[in-house]
Amino acid sequence: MVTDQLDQLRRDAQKGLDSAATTNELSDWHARYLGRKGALTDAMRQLGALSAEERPAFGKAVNALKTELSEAFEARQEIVRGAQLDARLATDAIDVTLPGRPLELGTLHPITQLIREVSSIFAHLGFQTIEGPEVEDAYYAFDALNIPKDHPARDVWDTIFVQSESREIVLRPHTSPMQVRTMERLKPPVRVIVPGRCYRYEALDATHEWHFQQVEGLAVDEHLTMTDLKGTLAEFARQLFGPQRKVRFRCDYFPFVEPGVDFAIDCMVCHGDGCRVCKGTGWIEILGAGMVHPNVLANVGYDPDKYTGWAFGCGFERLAMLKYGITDIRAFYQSDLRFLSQFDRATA
Ligand code: YSA
Repeated sequence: MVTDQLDQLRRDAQKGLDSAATTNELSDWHARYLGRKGALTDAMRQLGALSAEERPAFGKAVNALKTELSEAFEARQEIVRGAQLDARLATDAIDVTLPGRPLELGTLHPITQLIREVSSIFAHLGFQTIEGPEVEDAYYAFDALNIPKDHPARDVWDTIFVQSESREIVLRPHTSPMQVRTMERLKPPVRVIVPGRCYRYEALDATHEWHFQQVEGLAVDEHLTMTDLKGTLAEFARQLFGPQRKVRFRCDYFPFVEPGVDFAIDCMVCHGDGCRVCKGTGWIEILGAGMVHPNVLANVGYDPDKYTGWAFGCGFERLAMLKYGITDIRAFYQSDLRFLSQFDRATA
């Protein structure tokens, strides 16, 4: 009788196991038959009601059934898990034939592109590109450039001072300190350009930023004259802005040159007729330049009777504004991708 009950239990359990198709259904089945309150535990409890002769055989049969069902459960569990995995793979499968998602490549900042272009032009003219410190000793920024303390010209550069107890330290307001550092390090002949970031305590407007990039040019040798300066700058302007450009030199004053000039190109908007961009003059000034002052040469130990030199300093943002027709300098540093992505010709 009790054996019949166990046979019925086996059939029911097997049937239930065969129809369990999910892990949830399997765990329900496990609770129902093999759990602490399951059918096999109930069967074990019946032992007490049996006679002493019947008990061992029944106990053995229940244990055997428990082992049998446990093994059947594990086998079924494998099958159900495998089937579930297959189903998931079929629906979630990665389609390796789909095209990949394109990577968003950044582009070089327009000013970086221009720095490279200008460096390349000057490389072809025999100039080496070097760099120098942005945090600078006032000696290099002013004193060695023939701008002693209390000289009114010192104010022209709207300098940002960095606190220092022993020395006067500034964020360089121009790249001209590199004239001095270069001449201290090298013997003539010298031909270098120095692109780099500069800082000034400026009132910001369409043509003034508080940080901007300049390029300094310096050539020192025996017998260098103003004609070399004029020829080099004219060639530079023509290569950067096109062969049709006219150039103009006018007298200007910088304490570290004698004589000093400003250099302009004819306005690319009105071609010299006069318009709003060139403020009616027909010319657009792009840099300051001149013959290196003998005092500056003497400061670095060069013999001013033997060597002459010329130098210039030019703002990259102003060059870029002219080259690309940009009317507000602040656009370069607002990180607006709609603006920056227009200059996407170089990516490395
Ligand atoms: C002059 C003679 C030399 O032999 C060598 C260099 C120089 C240039 C000198 N060191 C200098 O800084 N002159 S400058 O104050 O007139 O600036 C030169 C250029 O830097 C300007 O023509 C302009 O293009 C750029 N610049 C100056 N202040 C700027 C600026 N660009 C953007 N924002 C500013 N606040």
